[in-house]
Amino acid sequence: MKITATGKLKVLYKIFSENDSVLIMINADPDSMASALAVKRLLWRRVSSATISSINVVDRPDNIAMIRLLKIKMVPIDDISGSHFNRFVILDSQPNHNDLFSRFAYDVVIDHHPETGYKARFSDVRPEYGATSSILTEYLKAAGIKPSSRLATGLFHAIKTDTANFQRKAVIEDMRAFQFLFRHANLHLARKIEQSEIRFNQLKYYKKALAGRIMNRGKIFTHLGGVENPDICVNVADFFMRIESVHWSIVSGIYDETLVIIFRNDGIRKNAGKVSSESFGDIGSAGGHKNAARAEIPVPAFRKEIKPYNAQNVLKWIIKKINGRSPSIKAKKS
Ligand SMILES: [Mn+2]
Repeated sequence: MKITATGKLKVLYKIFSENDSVLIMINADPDSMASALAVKRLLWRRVSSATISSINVVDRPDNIAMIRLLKIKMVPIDDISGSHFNRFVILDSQPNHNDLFSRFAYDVVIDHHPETGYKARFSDVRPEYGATSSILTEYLKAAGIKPSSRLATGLFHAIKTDTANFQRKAVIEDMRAFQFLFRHANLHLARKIEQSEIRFNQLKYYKKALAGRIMNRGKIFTHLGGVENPDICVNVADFFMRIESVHWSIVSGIYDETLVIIFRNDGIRKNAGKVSSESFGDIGSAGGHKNAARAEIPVPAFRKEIKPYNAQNVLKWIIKKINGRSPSIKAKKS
């Protein structure tokens, strides 16, 4: 027999009493943070305290924006003493997903990843769901709670993120939760969080990307030189795809003595994974999907081929490798 949301909520509430100090453990990302806010709301006035703790340091600028704009309070796991808590909840993860989680024994597990068989007093794992936030939205509805605009915005953003705007795995329940949250969320705030992808100090790379770009029949190539984090190559490559006339965007940078090349295209009769592996598979790791791919090549593997070795010539070398990647040329080489 299928247990109703109200039934599940009742069982969940039985785990807690008013003197409890609850620790909510997460691997911080939009879905887990929003889920944690929802559990805090569900337990409000039902327990003595509820603390959110994360095992990771949040680094993505959009996630930092979410924390700041939704005023999410989290304590790093290293500052947590387990003896201060008597109830442990884990959300959007299961205890065996990470060694750090196994410091505690969990009373409650709510997640949407594949079931790992952890035995908690209360476990609600629904692998078919696109987001844990959809599950928690059902609990809020069952509890008759009208979510605050901050909570609704968090859950709304979480479902959008985990389902990639419903372009990834999702079920009708995710849609229903989304529809409900849409009425309560602050859409401007959600948009600001979603758009906060760029760090101020990354703007210099955009300047470099534009100045050094080579564009040829819808293909844009640019090389950023040394980068502090290879994610910037992804951001710049995605950014160029927003230009109407760009069909291919290929952006590279050097990080940790490795040349990282990011490939993006518009998805029309193109295969980024194939281009990447045919061009660079022989000297590095390369591959991906039809519209998104990546290659990573150790600098010593190609440095000698480039004379003089500078950013402009690295870019020229990349273009030559990509343009010259016909099977016949490859055959001659090997
Ligand atoms: Mn999730």
